[in-house]
Amino acid sequence: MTGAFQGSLLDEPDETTPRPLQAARRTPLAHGAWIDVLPGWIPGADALFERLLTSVRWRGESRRMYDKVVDVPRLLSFYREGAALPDPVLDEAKAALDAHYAAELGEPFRTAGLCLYRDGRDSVAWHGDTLGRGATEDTMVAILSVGAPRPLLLRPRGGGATIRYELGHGDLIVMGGSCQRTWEHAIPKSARASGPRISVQFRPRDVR
Ligand SMILES: O=C(O)CCC(=O)C(=O)O
Repeated sequence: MTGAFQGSLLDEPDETTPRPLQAARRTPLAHGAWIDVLPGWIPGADALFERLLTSVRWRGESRRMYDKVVDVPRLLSFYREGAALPDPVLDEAKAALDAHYAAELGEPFRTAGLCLYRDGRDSVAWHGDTLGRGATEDTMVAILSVGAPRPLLLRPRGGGATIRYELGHGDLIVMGGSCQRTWEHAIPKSARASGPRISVQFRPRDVR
């Protein structure tokens, strides 16, 4: 299904406690949006990547584009509110996010969307998570990235410079404030050979 992902030799598979989120660095963006970034948030990311790759029921999706039906260029798995997450490390990650962001977000993260980018040809186009409350309210989307590094691009809606975050193995990025409705994000295709990457997005209720 995918090429091999070469994990880090420094990875410590026995250590699963996420790094304290107080170490995340916040960057305010225009229009009331912000980004928190914490590189290397999850230790044991090699083992987590392998477990998710093999244990998650990855599904392909297709979408109508004008008069054609096209395959979505990545595989997906969605864990709705109350569903058991596919790995205990994701339970720990969610608990840590909830504890750290509860006061600011005012609610817990409820769902987990998992995406598998099989290689550099897989991607997601420019969009904001505006199905539901993200269209009208400030919210947060927290993304844990494992596997091959890929850039996540952000640009303000209506024009402006693009910002690039290189998401590495075990890294966390949180998009907050108005980010989903005033900015768009994308994972572009890469012409360079790229191994597989898994993105885990934690979202509050009714944000998609
Ligand atoms: O792959 C990522 O980290 C971004 C995923 C994303 O933006 C989405 O699924 O809405």
